[in-house]
Amino acid sequence: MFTRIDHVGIAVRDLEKSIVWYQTMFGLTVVAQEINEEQSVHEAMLLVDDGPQGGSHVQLLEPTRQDSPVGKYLARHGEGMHHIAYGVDDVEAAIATMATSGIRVLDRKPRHGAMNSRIAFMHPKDTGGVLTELVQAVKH
Ligand code: V0V
Ligand code: CO
Repeated sequence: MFTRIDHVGIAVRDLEKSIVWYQTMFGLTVVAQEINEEQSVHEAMLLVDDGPQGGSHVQLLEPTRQDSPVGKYLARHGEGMHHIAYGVDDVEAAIATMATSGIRVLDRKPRHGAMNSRIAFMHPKDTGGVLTELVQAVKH
């Protein structure tokens, strides 16, 4: 069902500073950047490599509110890995399969994600302590 790792989400306090660090130290390139009001994040996607099923990325996440998933995570854990996101071909089908397996899917209907993807999160307590996201990317 999973076609690749679409991205790894990393919580940061200062998006611009972190972008410069990833560009300078790892040579990654920003391919998209947006404010997602629904998720309360200002995020940037940095491409690692493109593949036949789509790209793999690092997603840098700066919270727009302290009282939000990433804001709360930063307050509790500091900067670091926040979630892993798997690529899927059909996000509705993936949501249904996960829910049938007894995993709490937090988004029963897909929400808007980076680069016009459609996303859904699963509860980290049901996925081995790792916040896990399903991503259906726009085909290119
Ligand atoms: C919280 N917990 C985590 C976690 N966040 N565990 C692993 N990874 C994380 N990222 C644990 C936390 O340590 C607590 O465990 C417990 O869950 C409850 O934490 P809380 O701080 O009280 O948080 P809640 O319950 O208010 O919310 C947690 C959930 C929330 C996962 C429900 O963060 C959520 O709805 N996340 C999905 C949306 C999201 O993360 N959006 C930002 C990325 P203990 O201490 O009780 O054991 S947006 C994005 O990725 C986009 C737009 C994209 O395009 O990709
Ligand atoms: Co994400």
